[in-house]
Amino acid sequence: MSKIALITGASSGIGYATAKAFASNGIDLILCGRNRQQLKTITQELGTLVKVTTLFFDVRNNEEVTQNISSLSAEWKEIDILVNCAGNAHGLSSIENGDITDWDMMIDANVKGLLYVSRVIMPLMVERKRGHIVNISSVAGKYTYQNGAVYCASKKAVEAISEGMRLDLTQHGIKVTNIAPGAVETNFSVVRFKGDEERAKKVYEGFEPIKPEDVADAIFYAVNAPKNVTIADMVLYAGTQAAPTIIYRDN
Ligand code: 8X3
Repeated sequence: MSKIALITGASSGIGYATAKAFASNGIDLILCGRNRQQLKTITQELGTLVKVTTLFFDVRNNEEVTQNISSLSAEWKEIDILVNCAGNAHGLSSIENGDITDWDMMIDANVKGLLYVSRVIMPLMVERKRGHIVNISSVAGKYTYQNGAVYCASKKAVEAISEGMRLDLTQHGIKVTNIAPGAVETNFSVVRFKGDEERAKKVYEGFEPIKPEDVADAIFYAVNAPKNVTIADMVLYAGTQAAPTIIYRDN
């Protein structure tokens, strides 16, 4: 019997790479996101490998989240794996110069959105006494860096939520994995810098960043660990990265 995975933020970056890795390994997919066109294209692409269904919602809107996930058929509700990938950084600024809209975006998506989605799916897993939740945190959840306080706080919250979920869910036969990637080249920095592609490009210059596929490999490894092993926490740095802001670059 094939497994079912629900992935948020599936239309690009780590979410999309994870969807591809799962599809290549026969895992059916519920792809969630806001970008209808991109999700449709991905659904067509991966639909040749596995069964794929798509839900369009914004994780920040609890009503949309609940309605969409509740609308799944009983068959699709048998979710084995939840990958909470939706989230982003908005702005890079000191708190005294911070933009409240940026703060809301980060806290609402990275923290509250992850909770909203999990709140609907966790009872389904508890009922079946099986499941695996993978939360995509960040090295920003391990160390705070200058001008990143709110993003880092949102990822520290993800770390706490992952721990809390493990405390709540292990007794029900559900595993929880927290994955904290460092410098992954996606549209992350373009979003952080509000579309400034030049500035975003510089973040990944002079070294080899992590690829979304590398994170997908880590996720796939975690969800395939044998029954007697829980991968609780994984930290991924780029090969020449020692900490969030310490990256050795070519001159
Ligand atoms: C992304 C990694 O170091 O830019 O979460 O915060 S970092």
